[in-house]
Amino acid sequence: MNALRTKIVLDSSADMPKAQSIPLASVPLKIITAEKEYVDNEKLDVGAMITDLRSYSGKSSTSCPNPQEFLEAFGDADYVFCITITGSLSGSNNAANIAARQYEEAHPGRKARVFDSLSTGPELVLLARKIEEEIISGKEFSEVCDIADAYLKKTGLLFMLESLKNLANNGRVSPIAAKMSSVLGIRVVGKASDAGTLQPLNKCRGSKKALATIWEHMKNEGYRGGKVKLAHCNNEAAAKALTALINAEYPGVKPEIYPCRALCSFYAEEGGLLVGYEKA
Ligand code: X90
Repeated sequence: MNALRTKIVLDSSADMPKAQSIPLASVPLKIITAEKEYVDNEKLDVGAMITDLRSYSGKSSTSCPNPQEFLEAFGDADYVFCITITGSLSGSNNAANIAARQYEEAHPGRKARVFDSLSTGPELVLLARKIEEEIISGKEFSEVCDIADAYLKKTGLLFMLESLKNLANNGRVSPIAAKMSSVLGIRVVGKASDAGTLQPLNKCRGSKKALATIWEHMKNEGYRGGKVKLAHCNNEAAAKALTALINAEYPGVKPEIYPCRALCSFYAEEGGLLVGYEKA
């Protein structure tokens, strides 16, 4: 497989990681209010969107890319590896699959494979970097696909949320989970379930307790010092505090810390932290 002819395509739930050695494209989801539409691309000022939303009390929703938008991102690569947000909560994965079928039909010989992350944010980035490594090491297309499928089973996503309002208003969590978060000062700790849905695990009073709880879950789920990626919505302090907990037991680990783009900011809301990690 010619590395120069490959492309990794992510939807913007992955928070737009930078391209390293393999071309990488992000396909935007949209945040929609009665006043404005926010396209989750590099031109969007996410901070300004968050400020707008803080004082906005009307209806808001999101929409996923259509197949055409994925096709444009595939460009003219011979080999496309496309990773989407969980297909259990978004139509993005379905749209990407339609695009991949059309791409292969329109260009015999080219290959496009879509991965359902069953997750969001940092877990997509972990997979993208893994795929990149395997391409660079000279693996064939189908080998990279097999390795990626296996890798996805060995990564996880945990999160801490201060509010589940936007998730609840858009029907992305169960009413029971939504109720958990209605108390001020309570953080909901949860994980992406094996089915790719939001699974609440604990109600914690205060950030410190919530982060300690995440760290316990990480270890119980099999974390043993592998890679960690932390996406936060206006809460770098939480990312740093979790890093300190990790480093107390695994001093060598250097989590990558970065702000959420629009889609994850909208749903994780201010104060939210998303933790993608490797299991042993
Ligand atoms: O298609 C669309 O309009 C997008 C819908 C996305 C809904 C879920 C977004 C979740 C973002 C919130 C915390 C992590 C939940 C993980 C569940 C797998 C982040």
